[in-house]
Amino acid sequence: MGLKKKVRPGSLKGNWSMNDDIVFYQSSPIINLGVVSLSTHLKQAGFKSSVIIESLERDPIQAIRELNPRSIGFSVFSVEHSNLIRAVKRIHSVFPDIPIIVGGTHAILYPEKILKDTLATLVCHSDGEAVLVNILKKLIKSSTPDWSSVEGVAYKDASGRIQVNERALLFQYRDDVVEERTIYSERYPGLGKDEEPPFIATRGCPYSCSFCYNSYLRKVVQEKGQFLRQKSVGNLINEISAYVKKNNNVKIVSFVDDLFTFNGEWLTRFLLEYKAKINIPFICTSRANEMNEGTAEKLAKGGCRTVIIGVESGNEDIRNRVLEKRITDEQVIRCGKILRKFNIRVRSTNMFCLPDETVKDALRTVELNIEAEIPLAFSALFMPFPDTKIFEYCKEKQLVGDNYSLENLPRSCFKTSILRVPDKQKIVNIHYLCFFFVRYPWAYRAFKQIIYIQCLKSLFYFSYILGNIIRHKEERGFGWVATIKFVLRVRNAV
Ligand code: B12
Ligand code: SF4
Repeated sequence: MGLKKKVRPGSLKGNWSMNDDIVFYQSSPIINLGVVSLSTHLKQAGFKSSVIIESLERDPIQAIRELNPRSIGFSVFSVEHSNLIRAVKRIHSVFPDIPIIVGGTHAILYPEKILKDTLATLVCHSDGEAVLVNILKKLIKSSTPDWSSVEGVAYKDASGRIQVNERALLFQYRDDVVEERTIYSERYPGLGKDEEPPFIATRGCPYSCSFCYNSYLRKVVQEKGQFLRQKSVGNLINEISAYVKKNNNVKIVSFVDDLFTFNGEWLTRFLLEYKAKINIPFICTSRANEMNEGTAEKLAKGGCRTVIIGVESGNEDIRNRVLEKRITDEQVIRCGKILRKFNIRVRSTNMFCLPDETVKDALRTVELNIEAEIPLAFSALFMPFPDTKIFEYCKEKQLVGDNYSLENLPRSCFKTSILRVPDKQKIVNIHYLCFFFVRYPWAYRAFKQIIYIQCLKSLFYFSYILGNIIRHKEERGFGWVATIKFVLRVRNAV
């Protein structure tokens, strides 16, 4: 990938020029599809944008100085709240006159909290394509604009009071705009040559599971336009073709949609064109209740290597009453078997340390995955985000302490749970061992009592890491070297 070579200060050539309208600042070396869409739409509207990836720069502050941007943008998830506070503080101390704009999932959920805790000038709590154009137009006219008429933003007024404007209309895809990721490849050629590039076909999800950001989003953007949006088949094929033409090393394409398979008619047309014009194996998401032989066959013929489905919990009551997943055990088992029949690998996503979960329920999660013959069981520890429906339930059950806040969220949900659940370490041990237990049912049956041996927890955690590396390898069909490279690159982002 050539990612290790850090960009030296003063080494910017070619298309690099001063006075970009916005520089997106991010910590990890990953392609952020929000930034891809924003930069594409900004270009269309005649604005210039760049990206700076902290971990790939020798001197990120000097890099900003050289680009001398009109504004600096952050695109963040909620687990990055503490990092955001630090990064904004650092950048603001060196460039106090450059406005800082924060966007992304976290900004959509918590605009006030971000303004309260950071020195950000503006928070974009909506889809950013049109909002950012309006912000930049204002900044061109005045360095201290009046933000009160700009939809989709929150800001502090002259008296320091936080003002949250009306949310902007939802972004709708246009056929004449094909997303491109030159913003990344120009500065970081290695990143532009991703062997597993992510693509996204849709925004939104038809479901509303209680733990998911979609259930919140759907509520707050009511009346702001169509929630479930999908690129046209032609538009997505053009986007992938253009990428693959420039990068002949693509081994597998990853569709990171919330639910890639929801539109059967679109899927049929897309897969036929994909096979004819792209013909590279791919990974995508689906749901157990939507899987049937027809869909599995279409996916297999189109080149699908792995399908990701949410099992979440082996306890049907927790899955459906607490998580509002609306999927039965039977559907999970049927889905696993159908995909196996068509030689498609399944990655299940499971959560442990859930509200109301006992050790027996956690073991049942392993068992349901075994019954569904799932080869790649992935698991994480449940982490409720404040203000979501399930967060209120956790508060009611006193599973979260009074000090539970965004600053205290762990950066990843793999190692520790911050919930006060009974038998926590035993359930965490089941989470650590889930991959191997599901893969080797005989080992589960023979050794499941080891979850009670607390002094082995470091060993169990090691097995969790190892299981994840094997999962990455098999999901993608990479060799060991490519797998290790991939895992090292994304380790801070997942
Ligand atoms: C892909 C993805 C990932 C990828 C991201 C890399 C990639 N290749 O893109 C990976 C695998 C790394 C990942 C990791 C994680 N993810 Co994730 N991920 C997603 C997913 C499925 C799609 C994101 C996406 O591309 N959306 C499409 C783009 C176009 O939308 P967008 O990012 O929201 O951007 C728009 C606006 O937000 C705004 N905007 C965005 N940035 C900016 C910046 C500025 C300046 C402005 C003005 C506007 C703006 O404009 C954009 C265009 O309209 C989302 C689900 C979802 N539907 O969003 C979950 C999601 C974002 N992830 C989530 C989580 C929890 C995680 C993890 C914590 C999970 C974990 N494993 O521990 C990690 C944390 C990563 C980290 N940085 O620490 C949650 C976030 C919840 C939250 N409150 O933050 C989501 C919402 C899933 C969910 N359903 O709950 N994830
Ligand atoms: S199906 Fe998946 S993406 Fe859709 S609401 Fe449920 S958890 Fe979220």
